Amino acid sequence: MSRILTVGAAQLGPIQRAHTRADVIRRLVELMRQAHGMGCRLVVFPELALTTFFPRWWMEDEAEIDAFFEQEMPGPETRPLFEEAARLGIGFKIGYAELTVEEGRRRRFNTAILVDPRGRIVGKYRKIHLPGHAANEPWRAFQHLEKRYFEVGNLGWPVWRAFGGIMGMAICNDRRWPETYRVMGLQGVEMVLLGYNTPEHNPPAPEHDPLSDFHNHLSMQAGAYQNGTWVVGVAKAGVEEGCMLIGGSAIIAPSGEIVAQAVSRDDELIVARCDLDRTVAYKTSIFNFAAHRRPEAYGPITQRAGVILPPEDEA
Ligand code: CDT
Repeated sequence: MSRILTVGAAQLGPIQRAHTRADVIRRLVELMRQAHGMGCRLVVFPELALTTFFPRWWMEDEAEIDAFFEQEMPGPETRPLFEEAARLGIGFKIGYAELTVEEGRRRRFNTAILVDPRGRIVGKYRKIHLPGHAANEPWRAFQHLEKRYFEVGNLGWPVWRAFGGIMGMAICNDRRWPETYRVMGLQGVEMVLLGYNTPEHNPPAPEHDPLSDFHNHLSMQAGAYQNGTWVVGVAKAGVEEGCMLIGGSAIIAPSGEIVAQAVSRDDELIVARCDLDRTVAYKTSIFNFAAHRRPEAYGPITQRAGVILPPEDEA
C-alpha cells in the first residue's frame, strides 16, 4: 500500500522590518505556485512567516506591538494567499502572530494554521514551548522576548485528519522537546508540520552556536523516528535585521532520514513525495506503543520544572 502526499517545504529568506505584508504575501504566493507546479498538495511555510522576527526587540508601545499581529485570518492583507491556494487547489500551513479577544481580554499567541485545498482553515495550533525571556535584557545582541509577547498556547496538541493522513503541527522551539512528537504520536500522527526562526547565536550559551544546525536536525530526526512520523521542518533563514537565522529546512521520513534539504538561506522550495504508509512499519513494530511502551513502570513523574536530585548525603 502507499498513500503519497507530495509536500513542499517553502523556506523563507529574511523578512526585514521595512517589508510590508504585501511584500511578504507576494513571496509566499510565488513559492506556493512553484509548489503547485511541482505537484504538491500541501506547502509548509515557517513560524511567524508574515513579519520579521519581532521578539528580538523590547517594545512598550502597544500599537507598535500590535502592528506585528493578525487580528483576523484571513484578513485583508492575507486573503490573497488563501484565494491563490483555493484557485490552485493546494493546501498550506503557515505561522503568524495572533491577537485575539478571549475571556474578555486581549491575548497574543504564536500560532499556526492548516488550510485545506479549498482555502478553509482546518486546524489551529498555538505554540506551547515559548523560549527566551520576558524581562528586558539589553546586554544581549538580540533579545528573544517570546515570553513577553506571547501566552503559552491553550489549544493543546490536537491532530487532524486531512490530506489523506493524520496531520499535526508544532512551532520552532517545540521541535526540541520529545513531548511534542510523543503527544501527537500517541494520537497516531503521520506528518508533523513545523516552522522555525532560530538565531545561529544563542547569547546565554554561545558555546552551542557551532552546533545549531546539528541540534536542529537531531531534534527533528529523533522525533520522526521515535514516533514513526514524517516531519516537515521549515526555516526562516538568513540575515534578518542583522541577526543570522539558520536554514536547513528538511523533510524527514519516519526512518529519521532526511529525504530533502534546503541548501540556501533564502526563499527556497524543497519537495518530497511522502508515502504516509511508511509510518506503518514503525508504528506496528519497534514503536508499537500499545505493545512496548510501559508508562506504568516509569515511576512517579513530577510536574515541577527543572527538578534536580539533591546530593546523596542530603537525600
Ligand atoms: N523561535 C524559536 O522558538 N526559536 C528558538 C530559539 C531558542 S534560543 C532562545 C529555537 O528553539 O529555535
